[in-house]
Amino acid sequence: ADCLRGRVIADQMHVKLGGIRHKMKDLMNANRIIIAACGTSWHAGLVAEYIIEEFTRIPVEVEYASEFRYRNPIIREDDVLIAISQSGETADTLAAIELAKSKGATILGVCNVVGSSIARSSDEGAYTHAGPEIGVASTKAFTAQLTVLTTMALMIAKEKQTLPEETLHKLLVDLESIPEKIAEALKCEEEIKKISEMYKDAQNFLYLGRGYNFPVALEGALKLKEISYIHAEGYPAAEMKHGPIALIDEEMPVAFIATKDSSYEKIVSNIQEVKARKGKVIAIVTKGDTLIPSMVDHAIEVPDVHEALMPMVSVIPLQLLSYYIAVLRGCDVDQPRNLAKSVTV
Ligand code: F1P
Repeated sequence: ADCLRGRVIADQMHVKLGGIRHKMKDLMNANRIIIAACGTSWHAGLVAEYIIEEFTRIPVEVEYASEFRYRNPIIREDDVLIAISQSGETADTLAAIELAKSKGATILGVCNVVGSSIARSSDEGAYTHAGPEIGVASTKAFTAQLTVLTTMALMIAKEKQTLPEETLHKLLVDLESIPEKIAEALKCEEEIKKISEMYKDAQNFLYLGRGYNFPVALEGALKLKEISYIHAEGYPAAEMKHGPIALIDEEMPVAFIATKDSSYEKIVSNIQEVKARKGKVIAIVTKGDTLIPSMVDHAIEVPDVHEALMPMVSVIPLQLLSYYIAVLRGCDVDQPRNLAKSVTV
């Protein structure tokens, strides 16, 4: 039944991505895909880099739009620039689009706000339709961006036949199940409230993940910084030994995104390294995992999904953690100090 369902979804994909139909050929034949974005949208771009390269074998480069616009990057006519932006008004991302356009690249926009400047400046694009973001910090925009970018990657993979049909169909069925998986992940709320109470006075936080979950570590840290004003750093877990390990002691909470994927064993040893230095570990684990919960101070379960889709689910407990810590510290979560919803200068 799943195989048939996957086939049906595959046949409908071009309708979902109708907004990029005229540029689909450019995307498929791209020499390189450049992703330009800022903040949370940049983190979604990093996940997309892993997904697009894995499933389509097109080289991807992810650029902070705020840097890209001011340097002299090599851009070719057969490059496709994907600009990701929740608001569609971020000045740096708009400037990156103009630069790429001036060199003849194809521009695709992934925005939430219909008719926004970035949507209008792009050749074509796909809206995320996440609904209005009430708070300044992006949350549901991240998941919605990942959904669109993953659908794009799978569409290219289908056209270029870079994935076995069975794998493609399985991924599409899994992608459709994401809303219910997120609903399940949200059930951790009570547990997160208790954990937030214990760590609300922390001075620092470290977030570590590997593979598809590495950008989730960056995003977890950014959310905590943005709304609770606690200093937080996100790193690939394998980078820990190259510096951040020096920070770990009994005062340092470390959030591991440690779901069951191809880097599971490696992350288990990273957790051991932190525990050996008395760090406090909060781990996001796959439902049913017993090993990591036996090693850490707090384990939060999320439902199992294909590892490439996990960021949409594993980010949920981290967004909640930042939210509850911020509320307990008396911060205005919707209107954090010094932050604007769209950075237009
Ligand atoms: C980018 C961004 C957000 C962040 C804050 C400031 O915005 O950095 O990720 O949460 O709102 O702007 P956008 O280009 O995705 O609208």
